[in-house]
Amino acid sequence: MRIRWEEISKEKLVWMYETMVKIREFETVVEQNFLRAEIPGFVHSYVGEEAIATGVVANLRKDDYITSTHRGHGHLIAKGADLKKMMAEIYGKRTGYCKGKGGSMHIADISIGVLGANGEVAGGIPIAVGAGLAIKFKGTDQVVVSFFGDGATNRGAFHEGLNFAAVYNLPVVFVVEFNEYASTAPAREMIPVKNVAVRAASYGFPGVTIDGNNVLEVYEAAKIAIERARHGGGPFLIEAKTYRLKGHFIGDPELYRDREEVQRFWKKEPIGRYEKFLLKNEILTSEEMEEIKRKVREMVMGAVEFARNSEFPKPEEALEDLFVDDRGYDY
Ligand SMILES: Cc1ncc(C[n+]2csc(CCOP(=O)(O)OP(=O)(O)O)c2C)c(N)n1
Repeated sequence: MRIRWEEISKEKLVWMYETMVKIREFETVVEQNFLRAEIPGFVHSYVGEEAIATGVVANLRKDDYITSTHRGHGHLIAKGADLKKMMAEIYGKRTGYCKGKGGSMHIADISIGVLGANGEVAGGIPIAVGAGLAIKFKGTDQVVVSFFGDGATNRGAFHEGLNFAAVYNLPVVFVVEFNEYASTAPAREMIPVKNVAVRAASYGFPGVTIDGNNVLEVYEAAKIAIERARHGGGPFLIEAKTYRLKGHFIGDPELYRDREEVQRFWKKEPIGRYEKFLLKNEILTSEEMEEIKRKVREMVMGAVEFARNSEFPKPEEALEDLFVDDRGYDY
């Protein structure tokens, strides 16, 4: 890191801790309740990757945009999504973000710049590039960040999106969450280069590879990329090396990797590492960290209560909210 952490406000350093803890707690509770058969559908856990969403979003304004993936809870939480509405959506309830009809992979909140989670691998990339083009037409200084996995970098939408963003010099920051697996496929067998950051060079803009489990390193890279994009410098690719500590989805038998590998990566997980840094530099005491965890747990349990006590939508409501007329009204 070249940035001195002393240049980051204490408020922001604490926000980063709280945000990572919130994501971890949310995902842990969702996993437990999914395994108790309380939650329908599919859920992909972001456990172990918390530092990426957190370090990047710490540099964004509320009116900046993000696009997300099937592993989207962490991105949304960092951008300030409502935990109750998220949990209710994941539970399939009417009080959720999509009235219970979208589930974990389809949460969006335009009011905070979340242009949507996305079930299609690399599907968020063209959306981010489109938003970047809209910003350019509007002439504002907003920025878009698109989060996606290493698997997404092998899809056409990634290459087309990067090329388009470069040609039109759009304010889009592409963030690869290099977590070593695309479903059951190991990146080492599917990607012929050591670092996908080199792919940015083909489109004429910078790409960097960083330790995605070090929230301060993520913060620094994102700060450089986002400020550059905000001031007309164009796109940037950040490759954040991390590890998917849970299965591809909750319930995945994980027959494609051995336990020893997973255990090895647990030792590098981002929250424990950041706690050591916060303690050593006297930013937070253990008691203060415990208090943050307690408050976060209360918040997440409140969201679960809200979701449990909400109603399911009625079957006939499945046909509502499907179309928007030319004035933008739902019907
Ligand atoms: C176009 C498309 N192909 C395949 C799938 C099935 N699928 C869902 S997630 C996934 C792996 C994605 O891997 P990666 O982009 O590395 O993200 P990660 O799950 O590691 O976060 C696949 C193949 C899909 N949803 N969309």
